[in-house]
Amino acid sequence: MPDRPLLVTSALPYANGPLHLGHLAGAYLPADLYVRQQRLAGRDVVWVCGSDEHGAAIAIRARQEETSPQAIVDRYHAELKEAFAGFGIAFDVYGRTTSQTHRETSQSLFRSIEAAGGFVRQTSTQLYDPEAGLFLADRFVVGTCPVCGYDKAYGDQCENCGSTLAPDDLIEPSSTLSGARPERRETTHWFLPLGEMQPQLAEWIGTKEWKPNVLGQVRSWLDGGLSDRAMTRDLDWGVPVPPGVDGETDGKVLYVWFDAPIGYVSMTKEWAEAEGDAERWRRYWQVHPDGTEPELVHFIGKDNIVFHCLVFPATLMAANRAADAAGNAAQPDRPFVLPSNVPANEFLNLEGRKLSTSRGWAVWADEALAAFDADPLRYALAVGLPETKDADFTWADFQNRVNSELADVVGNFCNRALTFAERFCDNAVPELVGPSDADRQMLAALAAAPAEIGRAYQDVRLRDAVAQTVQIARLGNQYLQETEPWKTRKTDEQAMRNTIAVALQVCAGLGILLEPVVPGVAGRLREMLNLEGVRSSERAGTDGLGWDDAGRPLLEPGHALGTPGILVEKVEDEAVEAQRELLRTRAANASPESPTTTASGAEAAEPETPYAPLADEIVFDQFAPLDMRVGRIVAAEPHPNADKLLRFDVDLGFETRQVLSGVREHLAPEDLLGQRVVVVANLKPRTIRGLESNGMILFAEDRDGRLLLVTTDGEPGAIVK
Ligand code: B3M
Ligand code: ZN
Repeated sequence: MPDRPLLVTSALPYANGPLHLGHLAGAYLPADLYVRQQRLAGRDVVWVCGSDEHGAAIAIRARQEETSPQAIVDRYHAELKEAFAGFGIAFDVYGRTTSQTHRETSQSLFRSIEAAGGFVRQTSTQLYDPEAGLFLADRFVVGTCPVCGYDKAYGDQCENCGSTLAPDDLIEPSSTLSGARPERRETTHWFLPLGEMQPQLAEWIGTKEWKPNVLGQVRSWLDGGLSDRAMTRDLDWGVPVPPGVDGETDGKVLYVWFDAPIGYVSMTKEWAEAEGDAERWRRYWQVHPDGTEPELVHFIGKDNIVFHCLVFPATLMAANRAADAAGNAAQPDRPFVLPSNVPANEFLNLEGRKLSTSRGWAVWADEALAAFDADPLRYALAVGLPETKDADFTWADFQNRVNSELADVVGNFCNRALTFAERFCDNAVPELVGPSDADRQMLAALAAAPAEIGRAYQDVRLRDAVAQTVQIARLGNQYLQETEPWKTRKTDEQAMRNTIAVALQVCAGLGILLEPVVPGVAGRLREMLNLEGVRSSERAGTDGLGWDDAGRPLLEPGHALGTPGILVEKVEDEAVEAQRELLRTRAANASPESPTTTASGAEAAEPETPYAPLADEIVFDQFAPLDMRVGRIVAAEPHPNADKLLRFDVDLGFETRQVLSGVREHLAPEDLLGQRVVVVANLKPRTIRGLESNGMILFAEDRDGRLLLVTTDGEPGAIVK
């Protein structure tokens, strides 16, 4: 079966802040690894991205800085583009959602959905700032939390007690723009009827074998029941609601989460135009006349899951239905494909703490690139991608990974083979004559590598793919250790020449296999091997080497090599210490105020990411059987046989009990000692890995999956009800 055309997208970063390593590890480096490999494997792939230049956050930021939104996005679009290029992030196109093509594309989709009755109009009361002349988006209202009384709660959430709020819930609300007291005004918006579309969405999702972290989130949204979502806003910055649709369009723009994903389509159009074939975008977005369905893969961070797995697919479904309903033979539009995979990543923490741009706790791409080459940064990020759970980036780890793996394993192996060839084989590839078992085994391992590593890429198991790539170099080092060419040079010259011949073939293979991860290193390696112009017999006549070529002996006997040199520089202690210092100073100087205005990436979207919806209603009789008590933790230590568990002794007043909790990755035993917590005290005992647990301590799970203590002032034994 011929490969389906593949469209890859990476989340469009908001053009209101610079790029940091957390962004890179979320939606960009993973996609870059994947796409580079797919391109090498000969896949018909286009990868689109661009700046997300709309949204209330940018409009507000402009007001605060007394400049125009356009000036803000112009500045950051250029910065983002440059930072991506510096990291070798090789999009096929990097567009902007302020482009004319994008405006037309998103308006035309809006209009056709509207015309086919795909939206419902709803009127509601919202807070309006009479001084700024604006309706206030959630985060632009502060006031007193009705739940805990905290006086700086936002319109969507109280950061003190964590309650989810609506702007209307706030006591004494005020506008963060002008300080004015907002008025209530009626406004009408176009809603995507997600409630009504839920069965269709659920059926479609039901066929997907996506990552568990992605499906888990989607299911919890579906279980909670989808509610209709407004796809327009009262704002003066954005794609205007197209005139001519039924209703008042003045002062209304498309909701940024309606237009931004359509940016993927507009940017594909712009790519096609630049390629000189304006209609070619359809090949990657629409079902082909022969029924072929292109594949659509969205790389995103976990905070964007609901939009990519439910809201955008719903938009595309609505557009498809509209095209159907129109049924116009004059302009038969083929249906859009829905995403085939959404390999969302979790978050990257930094030195053990959550990334926070407003608190200065971030590593900016330009700073990192001023200190290091892109490749070592790419490598360290790639081996530690937050693929299945949040991951932590530390400078110590960075140094260690680069020095002990990229330099000591990969760099060292290639260097040994190349310098040996230079000194003892006339800097040319020797002929392999009568290979030994060790020679054959090494070549067999190389031959198997492209398929095996390729599978990991195909399945978006990128950490595995990178580890397996380094493993080839590790085997290479072991092979040199075993065959000892420095000895056979004197005792059996042909054996030495065989070793070098084989080792050089492995280097050539690595020159391809390393390309997705560390393109700079791979390019230098190919140069040292003088691979330019080399083709495998399978690819004679083509203009490059492909992924599968990595497994084939590419080098002919007598092939002249280039000049060997250092492939990977080690990272010095001072260099990483300087980075740590930079981080410390910035964090110390940062003001912890107003995270929304400086936020980008994960933080910016936070207000859009509610916790899982409420579980089904219960009656009091279902709650009553729970006997919860206050307990004081009097001992806390790791479970001797389980990595994830802590063992506690909890004083419940009337007795002290052993309780086990799976919180070892989240909390340090010494921080828990003496704390008064809530314990479900009548839970049936359970034995886990040899220890009995007599109850359950309650914890709060926050947005990034961290568990936090729920403490109380009650005394041990007190009843919690
Ligand atoms: N700009 C949110 C974010 O950066 C948003 C992504 C849009 S993808 C279509 O998290
Ligand atoms: Zn509160």
